[in-house]
Amino acid sequence: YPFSSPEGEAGVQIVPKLDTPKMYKVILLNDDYTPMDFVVLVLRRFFTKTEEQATEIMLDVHKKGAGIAGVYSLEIAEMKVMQVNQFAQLNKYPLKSTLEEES
Ligand code: TYC
Repeated sequence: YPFSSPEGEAGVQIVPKLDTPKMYKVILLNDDYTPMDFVVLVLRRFFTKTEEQATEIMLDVHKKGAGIAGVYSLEIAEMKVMQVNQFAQLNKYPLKSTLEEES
């Protein structure tokens, strides 16, 4: 270990699971009032998307009601949600994001 492959009964792995922190999706929610350009700006500013990537995600959220802005460790994902929700509130838009545990 880490190069050997210890196995228990019937080949079941007994190597302890290490360094596999849970990951969290930051979900962007659709609404009827936030301008499309503002959502694209949010995706570029807080999720480091290109103009093209941001536009694709924004349109997907617009059509389907919700979509994934990014996937991060818990503390980073929590920070992104705070930043997005505060930035939207500051600009008087109802845009909201939430967290969802990955698979
Ligand atoms: N539905 C909004 C509009 O038509 C655009 C929008 C897209 C808002 C994505 C929020 O997460 C969102 N102006």
